Formats: sequence, structure tokens, C-alpha cells
Amino acid sequence: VQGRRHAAANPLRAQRVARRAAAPASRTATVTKAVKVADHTDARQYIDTRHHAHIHNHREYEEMYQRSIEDPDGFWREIAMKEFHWETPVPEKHHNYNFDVRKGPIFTEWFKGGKTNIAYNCLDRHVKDGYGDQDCFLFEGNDVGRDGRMTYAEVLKEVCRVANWLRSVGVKKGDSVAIYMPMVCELPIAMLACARIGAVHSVVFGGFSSDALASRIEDCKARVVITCNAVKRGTKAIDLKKIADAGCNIAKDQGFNVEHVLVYANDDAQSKADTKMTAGRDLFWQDVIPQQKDEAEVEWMDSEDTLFYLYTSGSTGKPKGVLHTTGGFMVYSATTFKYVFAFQPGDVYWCTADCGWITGHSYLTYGPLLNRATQVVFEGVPTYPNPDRCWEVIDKYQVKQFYTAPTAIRSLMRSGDDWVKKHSRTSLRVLGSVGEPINPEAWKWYHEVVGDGRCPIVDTWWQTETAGHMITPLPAAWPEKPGSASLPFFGVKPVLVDDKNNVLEGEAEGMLCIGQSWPSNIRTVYGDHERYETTYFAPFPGYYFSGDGARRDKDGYYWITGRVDDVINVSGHRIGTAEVESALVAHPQCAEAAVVGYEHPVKGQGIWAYVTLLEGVEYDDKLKKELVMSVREQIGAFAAPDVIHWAPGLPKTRSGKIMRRVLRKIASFEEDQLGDTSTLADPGVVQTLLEMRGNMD
Ligand code: 6R9
Repeated sequence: VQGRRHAAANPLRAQRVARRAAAPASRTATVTKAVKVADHTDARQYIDTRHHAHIHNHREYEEMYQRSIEDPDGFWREIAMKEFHWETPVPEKHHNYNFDVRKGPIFTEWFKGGKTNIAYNCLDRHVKDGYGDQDCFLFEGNDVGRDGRMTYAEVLKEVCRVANWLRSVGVKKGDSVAIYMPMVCELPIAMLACARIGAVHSVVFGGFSSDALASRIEDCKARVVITCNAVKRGTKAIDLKKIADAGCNIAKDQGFNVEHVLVYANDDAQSKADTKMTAGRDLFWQDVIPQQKDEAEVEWMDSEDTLFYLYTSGSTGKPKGVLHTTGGFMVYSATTFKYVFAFQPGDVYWCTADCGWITGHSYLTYGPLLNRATQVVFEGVPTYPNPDRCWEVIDKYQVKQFYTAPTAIRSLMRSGDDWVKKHSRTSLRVLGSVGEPINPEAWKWYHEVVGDGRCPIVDTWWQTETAGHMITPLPAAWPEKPGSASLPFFGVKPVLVDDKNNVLEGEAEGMLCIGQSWPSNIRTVYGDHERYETTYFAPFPGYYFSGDGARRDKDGYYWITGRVDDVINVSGHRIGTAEVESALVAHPQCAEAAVVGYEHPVKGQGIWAYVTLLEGVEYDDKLKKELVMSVREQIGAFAAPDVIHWAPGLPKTRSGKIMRRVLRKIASFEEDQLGDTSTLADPGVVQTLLEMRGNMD
């Protein structure tokens, strides 16, 4: 196991030991307000955070980590039984899996034989324990001054009402419900209501287009859709209901009928009167939910019963419905939340993610509630009305843990330090980052300016498929290095592999795989188990393949180098190049398209699209706009290409394969590093592309 060598090889640790031995009596005196970040931090500078952390040093971590790898069954069963309610206890033998395609079908089971309900664990348990009056959600609307709060008891009642309504329209255990909503409290409430009755939720991010919504509704066969009439984000109003209607219509044209649409009237953005409803299908939340009983029977779920589907982009084909099950997801999301955020029950926590992505599932709806958090639910955007909205909200609610994406950090950083310094931020204890690699410059700003050097940064690497943090610092437990996610969480065994399938030891760079099952690993791709096996398990037999590359340094720290497949990460959103290409090619005048990522100062990566038009069609700006529109319509605005690069020809091998490597170099202005282009069918196209690039504005 890697972990043990980290400790031995860790020079910082050796230094600390030496320092401590030299001046044992003045230990606290040597703890200065060190805000200088060199290439690593000193875990001792985080006095307050350390006090609340569950793991205080590398040795404590190492002991638990070893056990989690050597005896995963025992390690996780102990946590499961101690921290959660199980209607039927987890038997001693509860875990079984196969990650090796050579040995037979891939499968995973955790806590098998145990019965529980995640919504019960999120809500009823705390209310029964006497915390019904604790605030659960602190709602902060898009506009300053629009806010509200709901206690645990109130959320539980609302969840029961929605659960009863779902049952009243015939939703049963195992049925799918699509949720297409903005970030209002009713979104996590709808998810919890599904979980309570054993329905499977499929949340579709509110930024997806009607086409994208339709394909997700159809794929999981959701006969019920929960949506909102409209939402304001910054100065923009978005007519969500109109998009939801269009989505239902597209599904209908393809033979799938949505029977019920529950519409939460977000009166701040649009009145009920202005909302177009379809008689017999659509009902307002406010008209039907308040009449429901505020108690609803819990559906006790087998640990391996499905909790949700969440669609995510891969390098090929249409988005995959990543399937997660009840027990493993519950135990892993809650445990990572507790350790990674140094969380203590009752703390005020804020994650800026949307429930339409995995971060909103694991670290907004479930992980925090399982730990009895009081959390901010924010409807707006970090820069509205001013770039100090986040810091203002942090002071307003005395937020202790703040979790956001590097793209937001970079954009706020650009607005200057004064916006941050206007606010005190003294409540902060831990700062989290997720979604994409964080560049050291943004890391330092987050650490020094936002956190005043007092708060550890937890740079959490994980994925929709892993459902919880995989490689991440634990606050104040070991030095952080800006840009590195550092060490694996309990139960996670990272393996670096080269393209010839050799496992790499020590300092190395390779493809990042995971060597054994952890409680919340993806169970299957909904409806396509074969795709699941070929995507994640066939590339490196015996291992789960993440799709990311990583480097391990001399201290055993992991540095994620980004996707090694054709997935682009734009503002922390995963976008498959194939999806964007197919949206471009759907334009009647587009003959061919090839999409690559390029470095973008705020978004991390931008989308660069090479487009070949049909013979005889003029390349003009109007067409550029139409092409961008085609992507917005088929996927959503967040996937719109930043650059359309006219390409009379694309660089291809003689067998017709597009050489993306060459396209990436051209998009990053590194044509001096094109490498070997001798296999190109027509080497002349490169020159043409460079000329076309020169003509672009
Ligand atoms: C949680 C989430 C997963 C992909 C993943 C990787 C990138 C996420 C990261 C990170 C570097 C981090 N990613 N966190 N890269 N450092 N801390 O974002 O899930 O939307 O499925 O994206 O995001 O490339 O493979 P998801």
C-alpha cells in the first residue's frame, strides 16, 4: 500500500519532528500566522480547524487507512452500524465484488442484507433525537433580501407531503422521477421525497436544453417530472417550464408519455398566472402539496436497491445513466463529508454546486443532512449583484465550510481582493474545491485572501461515478501542496498504470485507476451493463479506470493531470466532445466537426470546434452563430463552443481517424510541437488550418 511510504518519505514530517524535539515547551509559540504558501503548507497553522478535525495527523490517518484497505468489510460495517439507522442490521458478511473482466461480470455489493432508508437517516433520525428545531436549509435567493429558513422538522414534513403526492399519482418503489429545477430548497426536498418512497430520482441540471431533458426522461422512463415555472439567475430570467414542456413534447413525439408534471411556482421569477399549464398533466406544487398529510411511511430499502441515476458525459455516444445504490452511497457520502470538512453536527456549511451534478447529490442533499448540517441553499450566482456575494453570505450565516469550484474562484479572483476584504470571513474553517484541477495561483488566492491563511484547502478529486471524495486532503492532518489533491480517502486504493498495462510504483505518472471496490462505486450504467464494463473495467483489467491521468510525487501525493479521454471540463462541467460534435453536425450545412479543449483563463478549459461545411457553402458569421445555437439547443448554453474554427479539411490518418492531438496543438498555439505528422493522409491541411486560424478575430 502506498500510504506507508508517504509518511517515511515525507520531509516535512521529519522537519516537524526535529523542530518539536528542539523546543518542546514553546510549541504553541512557534505556531505563527504563517500565510506564506511556498510549495506546501504547515498543518499546524490551522489552529481552529485542527481543534475540530477528526483526524489530527498523518499517523492517525495512516492507521485508519491501512485498516480500511486490509479489512474493508469490517471497517465500513463498523461505521455503517455506528453512524446510521438500519431497519435490518448489516450482516457480518455483506460485501462482495468483482472488478476483473477476465473473471466474469463486474458487480459490487455493500451492506448486502441490511435495510435502511437514506431520507429517514437524513431527517427523521435527527428529529427523533430532538433536533427538529435546528435549521436545515438557509435559503438565499437570487436577489439580496430574498431569503428564508426551514428547520429539520419542517423539511421532514414537506418531504412527507411530496412523498404522499408521488404515491397518490401512482409512483412506487423502483419507478423513475425526473427532477428539473433550479436551486431552491424544493429541489433537495423532491429528491428526499423520492428516496423516502424508494422511487429513483434522475435530476437533470436546469441548464440542460429540452433535447437533453427529453433524452434523459426517455432513457429512465420517468412518467413524473418535477419542475419549476421559472428562475432568475443574476439579471437573467429563465423560463424553465417552457423548456420542460418542450422536453416532454419531444419525448412524446418519440413515443414516451410524461403523465404528471409538478410545477413549483417560483413567484419571484414568474407568477402562476403567467405560467402555461397543460390541463390533466400539470399541477402547481403550491396547489397540491400543502393538502397532503405531513407524515408518510418509509419504504425500507435493501442496501443495493437503486437510489438514483445521474447522467454524465463520456468520450463516446450519448450520456450514461450512472447508477448508485442506497447503503454504499449513504455511508460513503456521509463519511467523506464528516472527515473532509472537519464537520461537527450543527455547523453551517455551504456548497455552491447545483443538485443537477453529483456534487449537489453527495455534498448538498445527502452528505450534509446525514451529518445534521445547517446549510445554505443558494439560488443565484457568485457575482450577482456584486462579486462579493459569497463573502457577504458567509458572514450573514457564519458559514464554517465553503465548497466551490475553481472556475468560481478564478472569476472572483479577477474582481480583486477588495471585494473579499470588505467582509470578515472569520467564521470559515475549511475551504473546499471540486470539479477540475485548481491552478496554484487560484489555490493561493483562495488560501491567502479568502481564508486569510487560516483555513486548509481541501482539493477534492472524485467523479460522478465515485459518488464521493476519492483523493483529498484531510483538514490540518498533513501539509497541502497547491494543485495536489494529496492522499487517498479511507478505502480508496489508487493505482497508476501505463498504456501497456504495467502498474507503476513510486514516483510516476500514468492513468489513474482504483484497485478495489469502495462503498459508493458506480454499480452499472442504467440499461447498459456492457457499456459499463467496457468503459470502466475493460481498459485495465482488474481495476476501475477513472479516465483521468495523475502523477504521484516523492511524498506519495497525487497530482491530477486531467482527462486522458475525449472529455472536456468546462467550468467544472463534464462535456463529451462527441456530444458537441454531433450537435454541430446536426446543422444542415455542417459536413464534419471535431471538438477539442483548450486552456481558458476562467473556465479551466474552453471548447474549440473545428467545422467543415458542405461543398459550396459560404463560411460566414451568421452560420457561426447558428452552429453555436445548435449546441445550445441540443445540450445547453454551458456547452456552447467558445471558438468555431473553419476547417476546409481535418487532419486525418490514412484510415480516416481524426488526429485530435494535432487539433489540440493548433488550438493551444503550440504548432511548433505538432510531433510526428507523417501518418497524415494530407499533411497540407495543417497549413490551411493555421492560415484559417490567422484569419480569425
Ligand atoms: C465531482 C465531479 C469528474 C471529473 C474528473 C476530473 C475532474 C473533479 C477534480 C478534478 C482535478 C479535482 N475533477 N475534481 N480534477 N482535481 N479536485 O466533478 O464529478 O462532474 O463527474 O467530473 O472532473 O477530470 O474525472 P464529475
